[in-house]
Amino acid sequence: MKRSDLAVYFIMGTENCVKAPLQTLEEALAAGITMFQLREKGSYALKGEAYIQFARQCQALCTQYNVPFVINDDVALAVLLEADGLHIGQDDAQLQIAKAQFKGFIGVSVHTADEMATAIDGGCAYVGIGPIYATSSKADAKVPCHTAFPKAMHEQFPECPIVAIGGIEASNVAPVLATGVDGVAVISAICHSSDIQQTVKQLKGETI
Ligand code: TZP
Ligand code: MG
Repeated sequence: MKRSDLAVYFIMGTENCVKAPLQTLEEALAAGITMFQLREKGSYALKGEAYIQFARQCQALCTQYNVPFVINDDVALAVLLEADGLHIGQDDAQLQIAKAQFKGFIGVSVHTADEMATAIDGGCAYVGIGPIYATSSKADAKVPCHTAFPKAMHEQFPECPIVAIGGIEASNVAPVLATGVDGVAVISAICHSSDIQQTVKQLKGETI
């Protein structure tokens, strides 16, 4: 992956969507998202063959738009589908174990400088930092870190690509981009948008 792939990183699972999930993904791809992560969570999450088929449909759309396709948490699915990337949190498979099984790139969620240093030593492709702001899309989200933390991590580890996540939308993206991070990862800003084209432009910091 390239650092610029993190510019607008759309994350979605069926429970996040207001419209049909594949329609939301296709609109987001057409609008210019630069990376996509399938994060299928929650009580109504697809399971088994339905989950695999949905993942394959998301992957096919990403391939059509030449956008990297990333799987959240599920190392086995990432291996099965030969996804471009895998994203893991601190509570998920350890980076070394995931790397032994999956040959694509791996991103890691980090909340402290120590976790970030460990992820870098372990060969992560990028880190996710957040939640920046309050979010209702992650049940067990930590307390918001706001913009000082990603700014400090970018200064301390300038070679490591960073994507900021959590509560980011068009109205509050400017101070996040000003920290020097490579981009923003969003769920609801796109899933709940009435104009995805416009939202993606705004998240890129482009004025209309
Ligand atoms: N990790 C930290 S915050 C978050 C995840 C997956 C949820 C982001 O969703 P939203 O709707 O963009 O706040
Ligand atoms: Mg996780």
